Amino acid sequence: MNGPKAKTMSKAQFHHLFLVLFKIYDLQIIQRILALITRNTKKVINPTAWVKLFSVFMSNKLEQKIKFTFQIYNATNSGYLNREAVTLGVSKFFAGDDEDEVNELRADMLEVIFKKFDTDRDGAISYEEYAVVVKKNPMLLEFLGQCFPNVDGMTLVSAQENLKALVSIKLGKMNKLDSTLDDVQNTRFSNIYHDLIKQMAKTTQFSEIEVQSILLVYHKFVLANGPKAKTMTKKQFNNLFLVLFKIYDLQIIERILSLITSDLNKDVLPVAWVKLFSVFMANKLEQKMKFTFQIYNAANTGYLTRDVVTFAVEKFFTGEDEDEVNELRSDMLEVLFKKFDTDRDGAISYEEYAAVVTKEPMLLEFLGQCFPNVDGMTVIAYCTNILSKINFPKSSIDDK
Ligand SMILES: [Ca+2]
Ligand SMILES: [Ca+2]
Repeated sequence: MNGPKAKTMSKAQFHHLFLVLFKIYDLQIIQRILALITRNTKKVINPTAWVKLFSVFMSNKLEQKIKFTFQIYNATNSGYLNREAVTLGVSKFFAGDDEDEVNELRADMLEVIFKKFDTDRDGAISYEEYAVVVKKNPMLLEFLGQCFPNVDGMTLVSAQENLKALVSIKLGKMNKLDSTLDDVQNTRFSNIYHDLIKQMAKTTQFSEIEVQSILLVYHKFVLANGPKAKTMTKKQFNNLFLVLFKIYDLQIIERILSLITSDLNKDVLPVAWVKLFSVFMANKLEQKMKFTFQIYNAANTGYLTRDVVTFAVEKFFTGEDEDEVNELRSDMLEVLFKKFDTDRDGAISYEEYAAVVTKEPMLLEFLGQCFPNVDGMTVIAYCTNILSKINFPKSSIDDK
């Protein structure tokens, strides 16, 4: 792309890739990653640095990830994260118009972090302190900002194939739906879903070809259930969340399911499946906020009470020292209520939640992840891509 004589990737291309593909938005962190994989951060990225980057990103070993992340945060190479470094990291977490409030939230967060990590209370977080905490609690790996892509390694490797699938979906180039389905099966697919495709293309943001791709994924799951099966099972649905969407909170999965289907005990119908993608791929913040609030507000009261928030916060921190864990949880509870319960009536209304998230979209999922860690089109492309590599036994799909 840089011309026929070009031998390296430019720095601008590298930055762009982080933003678009890896979904890492913090420019300081991008800069720091660059500094770790290449000697000269002012010039271009050579192929060796590029491979090194993937080797770290795709590492399965927690220890390697801990080392990498600490190096990113420890920009001064002192071996310690001092109060200054952590303050700088925390300063990115909260933003808002009310400066006093923002400063208070940041100061509270700083205390929470030091209480958790600076176990010898010397005022700095050493690598050893950081490593001990993260080994017990891997969720805290990136406590000062995201350093790893929001997609797993294999997804990155197949990114190019995904992009191809994505392009063919966008251009409507899928005249034959899928190479693993023969003509009879392709016709059968069209027969089953023809009306639904038309209907969903009218009622959702998707074009017919997009609905078709989404339903093709659904259909492949159905085929795996045997020749007479017509629906995707709940178990398949749950697994999909875990494996593909990387949403691990079973209560949240259950709640999402209850919002898209009327009968929780039955299978997942094709309409519910398309609806799910329609919400996941919504571009409008308002639609996302409504969905997320509904997920959190499992009792349908219209308010997130102290009980609800307490329950969600319990999942954030775990550990052996019960007193410490309880203290961290109650600190976090206070931070959240200070932030969201603006009229101080002891509950977070939808309006309060929406006002905060509109100003700071990063807080959308403040009580737990509800949206896939990859964007919608990537999910579809990804589904199409992996699933087209799974061949189902012919006998199971032949008879009608
Ligand atoms: Ca220390
Ligand atoms: Ca309130």
